[in-house]
Amino acid sequence: MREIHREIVSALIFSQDGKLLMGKKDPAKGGVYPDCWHLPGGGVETGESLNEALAREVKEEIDIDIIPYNIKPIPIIETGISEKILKDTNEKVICHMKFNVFKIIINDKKADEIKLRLDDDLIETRWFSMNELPSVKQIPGGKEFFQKLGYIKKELIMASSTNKKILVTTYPNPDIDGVACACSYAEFLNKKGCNAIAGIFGVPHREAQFVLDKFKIKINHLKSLPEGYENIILVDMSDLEALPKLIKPEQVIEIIDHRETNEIEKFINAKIQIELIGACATLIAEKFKKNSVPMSETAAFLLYPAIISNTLNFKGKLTTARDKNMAEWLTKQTEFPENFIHEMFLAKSNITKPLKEILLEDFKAFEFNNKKVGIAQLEIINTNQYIKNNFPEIIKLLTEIKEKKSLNYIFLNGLDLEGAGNTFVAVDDIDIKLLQSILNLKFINHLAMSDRLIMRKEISPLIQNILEA
Ligand SMILES: [Mn+2]
Repeated sequence: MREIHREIVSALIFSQDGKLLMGKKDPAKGGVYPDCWHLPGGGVETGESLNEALAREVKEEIDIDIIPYNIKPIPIIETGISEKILKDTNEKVICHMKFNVFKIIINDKKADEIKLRLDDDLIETRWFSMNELPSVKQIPGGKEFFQKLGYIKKELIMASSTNKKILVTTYPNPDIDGVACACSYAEFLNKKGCNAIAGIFGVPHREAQFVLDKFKIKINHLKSLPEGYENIILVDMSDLEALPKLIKPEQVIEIIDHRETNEIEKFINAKIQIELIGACATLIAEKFKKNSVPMSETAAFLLYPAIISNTLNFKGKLTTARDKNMAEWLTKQTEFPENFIHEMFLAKSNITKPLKEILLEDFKAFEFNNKKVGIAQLEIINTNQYIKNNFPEIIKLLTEIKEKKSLNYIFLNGLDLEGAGNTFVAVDDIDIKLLQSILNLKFINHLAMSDRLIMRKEISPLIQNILEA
């Protein structure tokens, strides 16, 4: 049989409200897989460019003019082979197909405002929301393609594989850096041919939840270790205290973190990457870039705010040029809504929980030379005002936590997200003395201020030096 080669173009058409258009083919016109949903598109004709063919096919099939919109080629090219009967000559041939997919966002109309007219080989169309995609019946390979794009999470397909199954996770109740790194590193590993899923224990921090809601990102909430996933990768964490209770240290095969104070020696089977930079998200983004692995929009939506948040919008002292470079690179991977960072910081500052939960949600206890140090961290807009307004209760709660957790030291480190500087609250003289021995602080009535931003991960090594001296 004669072999022919054909270029196929198809369109991922998104509405302004984030829905994807697919259609069903008319079996009467020889449409293949009539019971499956297809992307609009078709074959490139002689003399046509890919973009021209795409614009023509979309116009013919659904009567949308895509020319005024940004037509972005998807860097994943799939191929396929099928037998085909040529329309004109009835000759049966083997057809090698190359699928070129393009993404178009109709950014000025919602799905129900977009007029469609069917007069080619589609008989039905529908706009699908992203969370419907896993259950949409597609042509063979369709789901795998959506998975590569990050539109469908791998665990929802659960393709049988003989590979080691890997769970990528972080500390329970993670912040945006933990969530971003877990989801994106699992995506990276999958694109490198591993069988990895991301999952988190507990509830994402409200800032992380804001980002998830904003971009309609679904994550895997874990109550137990998923069946068969005995190999664990930890991101944005490297200590036993924060290790989810169901995971044994020897199960951990890899750790990626950016903390100087860590317990990597307790994870005897783990490959370790610790680099002292602003955000763990930077380390994950660098992997995509270095390996030329195409990144899903979801990963970019998570990693960019993670870098901004962890570096306090580049004002934190641990910010490096690598953080700035990767943040800039990420903004080129997808479009972010205007004012998004300010909105995220506002969401982070919107405290609705009882104060005790607030003090414990970003709390870390360190042990140096048998001395236990607890540091609560609060990152909000106008943190100084908030602390002053709640001062007596903060003192009372810190005293309580100190006793309950048998800590030798405790203090609160409040960072202002949009101003500059910290507000520290220390309970006892011993806490005040410890802080004064490492930072140039003047305490008045248990309260001290600093005019530059100092984060816990900067403070903990300084305390370690003093207590282990
Ligand atoms: Mn981090």
